[in-house]
Amino acid sequence: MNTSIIGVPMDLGANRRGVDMGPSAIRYADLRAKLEEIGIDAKDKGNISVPLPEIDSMEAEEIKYPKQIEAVTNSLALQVSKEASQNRIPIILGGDHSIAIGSIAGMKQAVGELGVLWFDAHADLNTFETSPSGNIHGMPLAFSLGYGNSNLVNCLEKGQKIKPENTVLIGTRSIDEPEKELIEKSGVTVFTMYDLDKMGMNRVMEEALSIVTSNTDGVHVSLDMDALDPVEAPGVGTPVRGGINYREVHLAMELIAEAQCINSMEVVEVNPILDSVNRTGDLAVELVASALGERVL
Ligand code: NNH
Ligand code: MN
Ligand code: MN
Ligand code: MN
Repeated sequence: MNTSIIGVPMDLGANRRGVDMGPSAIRYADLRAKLEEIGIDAKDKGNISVPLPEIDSMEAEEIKYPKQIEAVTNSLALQVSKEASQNRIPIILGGDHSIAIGSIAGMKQAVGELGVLWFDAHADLNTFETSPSGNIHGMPLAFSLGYGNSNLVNCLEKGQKIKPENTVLIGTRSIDEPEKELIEKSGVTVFTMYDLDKMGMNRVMEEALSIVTSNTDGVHVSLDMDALDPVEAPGVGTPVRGGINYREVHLAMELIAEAQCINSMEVVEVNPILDSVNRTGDLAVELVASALGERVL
């Protein structure tokens, strides 16, 4: 198995500084060494270049930094597509979740029809028109599904990148009203914490994996670390109580590995400034290893 690590030190889509240091925190937790230890070839391709919000020309308007995020997600998409075309699994380190626009566009170009597993406390289905915050990290799934009046829908190629019938959200527990409407209208599958509690992670993943692997050419795993309970992942900008626990999330990743369906993975929203001694960065490394096949026995 060959992987390419790509860092995206971007915080322009989030309202908290610090998530730009996510790629450093995950590298500090020895991602590459961990992967090589379990027999995976890992090349670190360095970081995509991202402008700093402090520089003078960077004026934040109601919707924050759409032009800059467009440029960053475009370069990311090109790099992701290039790695995936060479049969390497891109492991993308965020950065805020707006980077998913680029990861998904790149994978779509390289692989074709994509299934997406979206682990997140939030639905990330806002658009410029509905966002309560103006933060683009709350919108990437809507744009990837082709919704919203924004250039960000047209990353790399025009329009929708993924189909709702191949899109599954897991761990959701904070959804804005307009996002509820888009869930209804689009027909994406959502497993909220309520569903996880009732069904258990094993059954949720069985159903989720069957959805993302049927009528698709590949699977992208988008792991927002705030999907986890803040006890396990305190280093995130928008923690929400009552999340996925340590054992459940490992099981989810192990089942992904077992299904042998993963073509790319991103880990986002790691904020070392808010963390307790890189606990969240360490966990991110464990979860990538689990998703790529690490086993106890
Ligand atoms: N739904 C809120 C918004 O759109 C919060 C999004 N925050 C996230 N998403 N961290 O994963 O602003
Ligand atoms: Mn998110
Ligand atoms: Mn989130
Ligand atoms: Mn499907």
